[in-house]
Amino acid sequence: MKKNVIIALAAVAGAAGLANATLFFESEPNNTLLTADDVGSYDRPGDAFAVDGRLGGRGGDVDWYRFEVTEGATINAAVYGRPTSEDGDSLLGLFASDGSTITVDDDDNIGLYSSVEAIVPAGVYYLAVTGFGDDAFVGDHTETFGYKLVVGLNIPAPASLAGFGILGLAAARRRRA
Ligand SMILES: [Ca+2]
Ligand SMILES: [Ca+2]
Ligand SMILES: [Ca+2]
Repeated sequence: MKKNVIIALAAVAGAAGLANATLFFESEPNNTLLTADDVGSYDRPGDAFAVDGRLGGRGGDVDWYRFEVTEGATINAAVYGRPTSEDGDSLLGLFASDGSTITVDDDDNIGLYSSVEAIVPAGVYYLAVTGFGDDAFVGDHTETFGYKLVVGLNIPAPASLAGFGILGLAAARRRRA
């Protein structure tokens, strides 16, 4: 089963044009910013990660994830229901390192699931997955569902790589001429 999950993730990452993707599994307790699961530091163009998580128990669960981008980035994060996106109603928030809200979404992804996008400077950020109605991200809801949180980080290419890209384009033009 795990192999299938990894293949599916590679397909998602491939479809999004992402070069690298790391899979994490949530670790409770992660119900506050201070106890967030650490899901890495990213600096390469096209970096990405995903998290297998669950809003468990009888509701009341909220899952916080901490990550860092060492360059400015466009963050695109989406919650997918597992095993399907038929059930469950997520709320997804992106927060700055001081806990201030950058953006929150309820239903922009499939069904009642959520997605957010933001352009941010280098720094530490938090994503939190919770259930519908928990606008304070403290676990005040009754949702229970499994999910995959998929995060793409469109980090600008370093100047050296951008240079190679221009040289490559010039070479292609010469070949066509
Ligand atoms: Ca959880
Ligand atoms: Ca939790
Ligand atoms: Ca929702």
